[in-house]
Parts: sequence; structure tokens; C-alpha cells
Amino acid sequence: MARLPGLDVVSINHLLQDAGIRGKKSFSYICTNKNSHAPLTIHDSSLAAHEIFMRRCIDLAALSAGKVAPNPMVGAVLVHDNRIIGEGHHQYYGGPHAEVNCIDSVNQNDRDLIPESVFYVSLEPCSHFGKTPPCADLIIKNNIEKVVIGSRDPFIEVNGKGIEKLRAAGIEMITGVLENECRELNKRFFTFHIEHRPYIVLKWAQSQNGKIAATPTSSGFSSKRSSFGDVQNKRFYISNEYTNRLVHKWRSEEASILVGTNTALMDDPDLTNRYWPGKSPVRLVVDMDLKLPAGLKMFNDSKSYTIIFNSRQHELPDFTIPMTSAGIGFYQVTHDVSLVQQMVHALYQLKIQSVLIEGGAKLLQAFIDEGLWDEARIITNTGLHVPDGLASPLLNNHTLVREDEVMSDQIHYFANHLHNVHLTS
Ligand code: AOF
Ligand code: ZN
Repeated sequence: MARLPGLDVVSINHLLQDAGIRGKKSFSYICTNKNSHAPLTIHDSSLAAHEIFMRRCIDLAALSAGKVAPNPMVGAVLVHDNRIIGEGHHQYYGGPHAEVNCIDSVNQNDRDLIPESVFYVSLEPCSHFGKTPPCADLIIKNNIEKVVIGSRDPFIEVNGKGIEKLRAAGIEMITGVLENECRELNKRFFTFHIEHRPYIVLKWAQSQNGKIAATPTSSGFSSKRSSFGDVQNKRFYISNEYTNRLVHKWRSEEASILVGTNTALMDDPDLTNRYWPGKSPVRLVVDMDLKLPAGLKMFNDSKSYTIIFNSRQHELPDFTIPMTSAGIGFYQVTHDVSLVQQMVHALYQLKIQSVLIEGGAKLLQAFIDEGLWDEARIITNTGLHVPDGLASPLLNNHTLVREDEVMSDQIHYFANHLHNVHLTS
């Protein structure tokens, strides 16, 4: 009988359901009493069992969503005779890695069991001295004989060297267990290190008849005087307040957020995350001739740093990733090369692993036309018809992956089928 500590009924059902979906008939579980922290028994050490423990690693890793970037989210479990004796995840940037927390979590009574346990980890253990010493060395030092890994670490300093080190120490290795799920979990990290560019998410809201913005004469306009110069803020609200909260969650998950000149001028957006726990992204705006009014919110609010892509000036004071200070930086680009390519390259240089592009239509279309996007999230207010207005961008090479409804808003999630973190390494 093996007990999986720390799992509630929901998690157990999730695990069972998952194994069911995968159709692993050889796998058997006994869950004697679902309501009283019942023991969950696993009678198999086959691939299906490896998947169960790897899924636990993924769930642990996901607890750090939005907290460890630019590091990857990683989870680890130590299993003795089908019983989890240790669990850990990488919790904050610069902090101990998942493997360290996992080994540290083992009870005094169980510490003798460490060498004869199986170590599961969602990402290849590191082999380099970064902010922390190599995890591969820690595993070797603990005389662990078997390691199961989700996916290889694409970071140049590791990239297979951790696996080699463990193998050279005579450790039995199984790699690639739930590999796609492990890569999906860290899609930003993988895209950044494999494709040398940030993970790009497009987002826009449109009316039922496909308008992203109205002309000033259209109904549905919310107009108010702005607090700067003679610029009038004519913000057009399309999505509802629940969807807006979701958009703030999306903001909390990305390293940066980008808008074009017209959107900055017309909407005067704050571009921070205010309605979801977590951080705000670095703000990015295109202003080639540095003509945007200094009074815009994104230049005055101290919740986040703002970088202005422009043709005149290059200066990035106090800029670091992860971002620790507010401020304004200038990133110089030229008129004669694709702006999209220059910005994508700049983000890679600045170690910004992802960007959420929130408009406007011209900027979004430029990224689509260059094929430089990974996901598009389109919010459609099915109850809003805008007779005249600006047409929303046209996607291509897209595959629908998910559809949600939030009252009158429909949200369609598309993936660019030309880019897939699972395909290349
Ligand atoms: C692991 N386990 O939990 C994580 C790993 O600067 P450092 O020392 O924190 O190292 C960061 C790099 O280590 C990161 O780029 C990635 O390659 C790897 N992350 N490795 O063995 C972990 N988070
Ligand atoms: Zn490590």
C-alpha cells in the first residue's frame, strides 16, 4: 500500500482521469476511502506510474506561475516504493531549485530511503553554477540510483549536460516522460532559448461584426477629456468587466506588454495588472518620432518600467530582468528594417521572454504578416454591433485550441500552427 501525501480528492480524481484518458489498461489504483485522506495504492511501476508522478511534478511547478521568470517553473518528487517521500518546486527567481527543495522536504524518518528512491523532475537537472550550485551534483551526492526527467533544459549552459553528468555517474535515467506537457508548461522559456525570441501572444477585443475600434461618430463610444495637453481620450470599451479581469491575469503572466502609437494616444492605457494578484509586465510602446504626450499614464505610473521604441534615442537606465524598478527607457530602431523584427530582436537582447500585444490593429497585423506570433486570444462581444469602425486584424496559419464564454463575450484561443514548442529543440 502506498500513500500519496498531500493529494486531495480532486487531485486524485484528476490523476485517475488522466490515466484513463491515456488508456493505460495495465495501471491499477485502489482508493479505499475518498473522503478521509485515503491511501492511494499504485500497483505498477510502468510508464503510466511515471506519468502519475511526473504530473505531480508539473502541478507543483505550476504553483510558481508568474513568480520565477525568466527561470523556468520546475517541480520534483522523490518516490520510494510508490510512496512520495519528498516534494519541491522552484518558488522564486534566484531561490533554491526544485531538486533542493524536494530533497530538503524529506522527513527525518525517511532520509535513509533517499538513495533507493526514484527522483522525478519536470526539467533536466542543471549542471552549471548559476545563482545556485548544480542540481545534478546534489542528486549524485545523495546516491540516488534512478532519475526520471520530463524534458531537456534548452538553456545553453545546461542543454543535455545535466543528463550526461547523471549518466556518467551510473544513474539509471528515463527521459521524455510527459515531455510535451513539460514543454507547454514552460512555453515562454523554451521559445526564448530555442527560437531566440520572446513568446508572442496577440490579444484583441472586437464587436460581433469584427470591429476592433469605432470611429468617433459610432455609438458605444465612451469619451472623456484627458488630463494632458489637448489630446482627447476616446476609449471604446468592447469586453465586459469579467473578461477584463481575465485580461489582467494574462498581463500578470507575461514579461512585457506592447501597444502601438495610436492605441497609446487614443486609449491612454495604464498597461499594468491591477485586477489580478501578481506582477505587472514591462510596458512597451512604439513612438517613432517621440511625439506621444508626456502626460500619458504609462509614462507617469510607477508600477512598472516603460520602454519606448523610437528612431531618435537609445538609453535604458536601471533596466534589468526580472524588473525591479520603475522608469522610462528608450530603445532606438530604424525606419529601413522591419520594425517587428527589430522589436523581437530587442526583446531577446533584453532577456524579455514573452510579450502580450494589445493593439492596435495595424501593429497586430504587422506581427501576423511576419508570422511572428504564438497565440492569439480574441474576445468577441456578441451583443455589440458597430456599424462603421476599424476592422480587426486577420489571422492566418491559426488553429483553434479553446473557446470560452464570459457572459456576452466569447473568447477564442488560437495557436500559430507554424510555431510549436513541441516540434523543435
Ligand atoms: C533545475 N531545477 O528548479 C530550475 C532549473 O541562476 P540559477 O542558478 O537559478 O539557474 C537558472 C537556470 O537553471 C535556468 O536558466 C534553467 O536552465 C535552470 N533552472 N534547473 O535543475 C530548477 N529552475
Ligand atoms: Zn538546478
